[in-house]
Amino acid sequence: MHTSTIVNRELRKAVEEGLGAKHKSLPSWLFYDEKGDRIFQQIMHMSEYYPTRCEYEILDHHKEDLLRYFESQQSPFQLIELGAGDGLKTEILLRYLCSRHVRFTYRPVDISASVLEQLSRRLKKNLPELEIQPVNKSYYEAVGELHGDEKKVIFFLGANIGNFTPQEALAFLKNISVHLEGQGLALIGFDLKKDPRIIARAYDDEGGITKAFNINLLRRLNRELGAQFSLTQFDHYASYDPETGAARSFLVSLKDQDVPIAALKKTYHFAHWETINTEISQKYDLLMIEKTLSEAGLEIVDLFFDANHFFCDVLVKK
Ligand code: AVI
Repeated sequence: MHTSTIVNRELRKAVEEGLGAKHKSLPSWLFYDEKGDRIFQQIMHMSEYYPTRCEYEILDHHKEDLLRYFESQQSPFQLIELGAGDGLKTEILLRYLCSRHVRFTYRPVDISASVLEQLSRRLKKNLPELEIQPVNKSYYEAVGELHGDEKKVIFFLGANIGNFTPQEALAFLKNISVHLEGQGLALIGFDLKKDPRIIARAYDDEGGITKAFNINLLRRLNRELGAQFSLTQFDHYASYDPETGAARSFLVSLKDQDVPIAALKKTYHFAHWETINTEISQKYDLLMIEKTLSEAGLEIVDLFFDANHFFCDVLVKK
């Protein structure tokens, strides 16, 4: 079946479930249509959005350490990057591995075909010696299909794990751990708890880019499901709870309104100030990381931090 048909079916199901719930929500994977991909790239360049810069610094500073660990892998190995996005951070490491003649195949996994295409084109040009096999799937699907004897290094970077609730993250890590039997390794990016004001700003920037990212989700539903959301009658609101570490994003209805969605043959009512939760971006502390990983059956091999200790890439094995 064509990927877009699957996405469309998943989209209807997700919207029907999310908007039918007592507390309305929409899953954050809906952000990433073509325009959403572009806005997310802008987010990654915003001064307020620190995670990308921090992880860039970590991968750059620790590429030699990482190479040492990867060299302990049977060669050649598969480097599977779940939710690769534009892969700009990973390119530093790929470039380094190629320069050291490490034998591996890079398998970037992303649900967005356009982002994967861009990434492959850029890498083929910048690193012609790199063996690359893009996988246009959700990371759930991709993990489900991981098999084969070749050793695996799984990358799950960019705080993507934060877009799961802590319970979902645990289930996902348990799933990954199954594929690390033997010599497999995984590098997982966790955004850390820090000054709450820094986190709050990262999800509610002055320039309104994160707002545009959220509102674009409604534009997508208008286009793909024939919904009639008025893009000016919803606002964006972000909250951060320093106790739990949950940063949450919402769309807020600015009036009492009914919104028909043709493809679902339904009309949804939004009360004035009613919210749609669009995303969780969970922040972790080291205790939470250790507990989650150990419950998932994963052992910490090493931890890599940026200079501010804002972010942490954790290398794990089974
Ligand atoms: C992709 N993900 C890790 C980002 C995050 O920080 O949760 C998505 C994002 N949402 C708003 N800004 C960035």
